[in-house]
Amino acid sequence: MSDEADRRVGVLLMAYGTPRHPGEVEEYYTDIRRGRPPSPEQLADLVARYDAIGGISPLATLTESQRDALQAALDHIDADRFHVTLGLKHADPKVEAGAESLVGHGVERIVGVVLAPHYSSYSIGQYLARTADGVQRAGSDVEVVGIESWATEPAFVEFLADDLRSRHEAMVEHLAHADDDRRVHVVFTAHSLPQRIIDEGDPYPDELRATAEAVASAVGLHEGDEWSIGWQSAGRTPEPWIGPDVLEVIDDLGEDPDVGGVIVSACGFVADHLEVLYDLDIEARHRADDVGLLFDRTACVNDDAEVMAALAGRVSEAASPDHDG
Ligand code: FEC
Repeated sequence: MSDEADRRVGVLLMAYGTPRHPGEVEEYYTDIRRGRPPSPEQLADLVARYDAIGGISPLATLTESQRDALQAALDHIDADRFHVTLGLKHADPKVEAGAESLVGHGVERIVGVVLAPHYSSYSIGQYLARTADGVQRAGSDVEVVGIESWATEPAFVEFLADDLRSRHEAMVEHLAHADDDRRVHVVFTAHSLPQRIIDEGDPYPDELRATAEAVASAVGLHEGDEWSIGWQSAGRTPEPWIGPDVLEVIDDLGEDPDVGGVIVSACGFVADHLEVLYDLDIEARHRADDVGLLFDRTACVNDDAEVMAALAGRVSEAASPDHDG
C-alpha cells in the first residue's frame, strides 16, 4: 500500500437514528424492540409523541449536520485523511453497514465515535461491538479504535456550563423581579437504562455524575440544594429502570417551599430529538407547571463547531498509529 493509503482513516460517527417519515415509525419501533412489533396501542402512543413535536423528529437532519461538522473539523486538522460516515443504531444506514462501507473505502484504521457522551455497556459498548461486527462481516481485519467516553471533554463541559449559567441567571432574576426569594434547582439527566446493568457494575451513573460535577463546578452550584441527578425517558417495560425519574424529581422539588424553578440539563443527549422535545419540553414542562415551578432546559450541542472540533481532536488522537486503543 502507498503511504497515502496507509494514512487513510475511516470515522464511523454513530447515533440512535429516527424514522425519516411517519410511515417508518412502526419499522423503527420494531427494530428498537429487537424485532418484536409493537402493539397497536404502543404504536399509537409513539406516533402521538412524534405528532406532538411536529410529526417527525429533527434527529435525522441534525445527525447529518453533525457528520458534516465533524468532517469539516477533521479536514481542518489534516485535509483528505479522514472519511466520516454515519452508522445508526435503529435506522439506515445501520452501524454494521457504515463499518462495511468504510472497509470498502480501503481505510487503514477505523475510529468509532458515538454521539452520546457517557459510556455504558448497553449504549456506547453496543455501538462499538456492532462496528467490530461490521468489519468482520466485510471479511476485513482493519483495526477499530473506539472513543469510549467524552463525558468530561472540556469543550462539551464548557458548552453546557455557558448555556446553564445564562439560563440560571435569567431564572434567578425572573424570580427576584417577582419578589420571590425561592431558589433555582438544576437537574442533570441522561436516558435511563435497566437497573440490572448497574447492579452488574456498569459505569453509566458515574459517567453522568462526572459531567454533572464538572458543569456544576464551572457554574458554581452546590450539590443537593442547587443541583441533583435525574434519569429520563425510561422504557415502557415492567423491569426496574435507573431512578429517580426526572418527573419524580420535579414533583419533589414542587413540594419544597424554598424552590421556585427547575432547569433540566439533558447532558446525556447531544441533539434536539424526541426525548428532549417531547419528554422534557412538553412532559417535564407540564409537570413543572402543575407543581408551580418555573421550567427551562439547556441547549443541546447539535453541530456546535467547538464541540465538533474537540471530537475531531479525539478522533485524530485515536487515529494515530501510536494510540494504544
Ligand atoms: O428523535 C427520535 O426519533 C429518536 C429519539 C431517541 C433517542 C434515544 C436515545 C437513547 N435510547 C436509549 C436506550 C433505550 C432503551 C430502550 C429505548 C427505547 C426507545 C423507544 C424510542 C426511543 N428509545 Fe431510546 N432513544 C430514542 C427513542 N431506548 C421511541 C421505544 C419506545 C419508548 O420506550 O419510548 C428500551 C428498548 C431496549 O431495551 O432497547 C434501553 C439510550 C439512549 C441515549 C444514547 C444514544 O443516543 O444511543 C441509552 C435519541
